[in-house]
Amino acid sequence: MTKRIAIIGAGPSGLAQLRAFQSAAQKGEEIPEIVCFEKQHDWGGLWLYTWRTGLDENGEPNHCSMYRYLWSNGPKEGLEFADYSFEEHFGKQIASYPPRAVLMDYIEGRVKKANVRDWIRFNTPVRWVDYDEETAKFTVTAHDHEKDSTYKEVFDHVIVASGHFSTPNVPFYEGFDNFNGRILHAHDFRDAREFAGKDILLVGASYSAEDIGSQCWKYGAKSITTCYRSAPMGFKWPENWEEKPALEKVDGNTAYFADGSTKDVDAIILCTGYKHFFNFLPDDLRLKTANRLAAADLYKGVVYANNPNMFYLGMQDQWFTFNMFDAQAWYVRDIILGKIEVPAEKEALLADVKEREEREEASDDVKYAIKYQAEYVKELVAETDYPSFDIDGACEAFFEWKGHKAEDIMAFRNNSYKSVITGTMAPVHHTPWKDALDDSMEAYLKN
Ligand code: FAD
Ligand code: NA7
Repeated sequence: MTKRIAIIGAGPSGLAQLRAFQSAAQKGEEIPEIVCFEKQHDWGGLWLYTWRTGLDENGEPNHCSMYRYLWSNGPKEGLEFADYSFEEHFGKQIASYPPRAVLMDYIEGRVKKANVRDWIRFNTPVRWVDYDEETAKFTVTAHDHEKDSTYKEVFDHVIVASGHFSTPNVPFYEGFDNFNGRILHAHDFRDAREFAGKDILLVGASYSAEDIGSQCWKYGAKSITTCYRSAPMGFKWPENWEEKPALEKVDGNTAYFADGSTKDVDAIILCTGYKHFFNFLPDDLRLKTANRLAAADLYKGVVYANNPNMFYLGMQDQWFTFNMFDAQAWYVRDIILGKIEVPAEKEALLADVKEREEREEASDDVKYAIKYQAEYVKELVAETDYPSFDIDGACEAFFEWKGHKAEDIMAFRNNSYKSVITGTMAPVHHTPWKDALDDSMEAYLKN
């Protein structure tokens, strides 16, 4: 086979794609030549922690949006690889909300075993991609930072796995330019200890606001104020945590809210989400979508309707993560290997997208949304040889997780769930989350 495939990004999605091809090769199938371009010095995507903010060591926008003390925000039983269980990796079952370093180790374990590191060119951001209608080939321009050289190579397919939680959405509010303290976006948040003893304001009402607020609470912030634009998070917060309606402006160190109330704060953390941002793609190849479950213009959530030789992985908003990226990667692999056919007419591709959008929009219910994404994972898994697993069981873990958060937002991580891959119940972690200040892998695995 002479086809050449470019994968952009070696985070969980790109690594899933490498593993998908490697598993076909392992079964004796002929696979194309794979080149994975990775901007960072190592694999893992967002899970590769760095203390850096702003620019990385190569002068590229820093990719990492994760922070010290980040623990999984959902149960690991919802994301376990069907072809590589936690028990296989750690030699035992582990508790359900692993810290970042533990999940990073797990992500790495599978690709180390698959021996695919040589397919990746590290420190090599893709700068541009062109498509030639006549030859039906892509030209990828990349920058090798080690040699400080820019080069072009030609490919039959491009798979974009560059993530969409790295380019911050940063709104402006009146008075920000005169605020006497630090204003940062969640993307640049690193260490909760910085805010110990401080009054902090978090703008936004989703995962980042909830989790960064919780980290700061755990590591000794004096008070936490969160504010919402659309709807409150509505958890039962600790007594030094207040949830307010929309921020209107700040004046000096005083924040003003839509209900007329005010709060003096030392720092403002904008937990206002991220942008799908592909500055290496021209208009005709660039995905333009909101952060939603039915991403725009993606047939089966992965094939770019405007150019079906191009694929995107992991571009949806995410309940399911690693196992969904796997389902997508196996599916894309089988399209490339000619085992799955994509309809020739663009109308058919867009009709599939429309159906997905309408089905997503049919309900605002959270359980509905989780099931919706579960059905999507099932749909893809059914068409490939990715090991089938109990996806409904994973949904049950998510439903329990939601219940545990509603019961006690500062204690939900003390619960444990049953693996849908091995059937084993996870142990209860040895220390309640709020008291577990050391979140090293060594400390976590001491069960
Ligand atoms: P990413 O992890 O973003 O990886 C993309 C890769 O592409 C990066 O390595 C990047 O360097 C590379 N890249 C980008 N542009 C280029 C370019 N031009 N050229 C070459 N390479 C490029 N998920 C969970 O399951 N559990 C959690 O607890 C969880 N917590 C999260 C917490 C935070 C703060 C955030 C932001 C996300 C969290 N997620 C979590 C979701 C996360 O999106 C996924 O777990 C996962 O990292 C997505 O994988 P990805 O490969 O699609 O993207
Ligand atoms: P999300 O989930 O996209 O949420 C963004 C939040 O920011 C959401 O509450 C938005 O409110 C709010 N937002 C966006 N723009 C503004 C402005 N201009 N003013 C006020 N509030 C705003 O991003 P997260 O960072 O929380 O989570 C992303 C991922 O990181 C997630 O998958 C986790 O796994 C970790 P809205 O509801 O739109 O009114």
